[in-house]
Amino acid sequence: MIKIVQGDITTLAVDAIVNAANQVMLGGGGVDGAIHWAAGDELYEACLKVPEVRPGVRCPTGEARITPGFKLPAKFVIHTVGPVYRDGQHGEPEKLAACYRNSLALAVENSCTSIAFPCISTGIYGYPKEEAAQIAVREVKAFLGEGRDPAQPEMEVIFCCFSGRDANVYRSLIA
Ligand code: AR6
Repeated sequence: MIKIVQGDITTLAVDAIVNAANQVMLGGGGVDGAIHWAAGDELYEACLKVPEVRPGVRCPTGEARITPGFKLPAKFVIHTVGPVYRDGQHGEPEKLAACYRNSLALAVENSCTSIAFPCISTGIYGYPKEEAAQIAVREVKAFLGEGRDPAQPEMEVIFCCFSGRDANVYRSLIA
């Protein structure tokens, strides 16, 4: 099931919220800053413990890592790193799609039945909103349509949009 919610992702009582992080995974601005602030210092400590795959990189672009949610109402934070948008010709669509797929896969692995995504890459990283939303909706629909164990409950996927304008973009794609 897909839902669109307008508001602050840090307030959502879901199994997992997704963080639009950077490769270092130690916090930043935008939704990343809001999540770290709301989760408390333990989130920073948990991120520090995520092994680096190379110096300064805990999570390469397009991949995802999971930590507890600590003071958040969400059980888990799934940290994913969206692409920095240049012109759309440098693998950005594939990397953004991978963020959604890898985050959903981690949610399934951790027995989550609800997950909320922010509009990954569309803030500081500059991805055009409509194009990013099209990719997000396409990947989530593909995931929900995949055959899975019928004993497993369906995943509730929330697109958490900070602005009304973003929410309208998603509404027009899902209607
Ligand atoms: N709840 C939901 N969405 C939010 C919130 C919130 N509390 N705050 C912002 N957004 P951005 P990016 C929306 O810039 O483009 C960080 O410094 C925002 O309106 O947070 O992937 C990281 O450390 C926008 O639609 O993420 C990275 O360095 C969306 O979240 C870099 O920014 C994403 O905007 C990642 O840039």
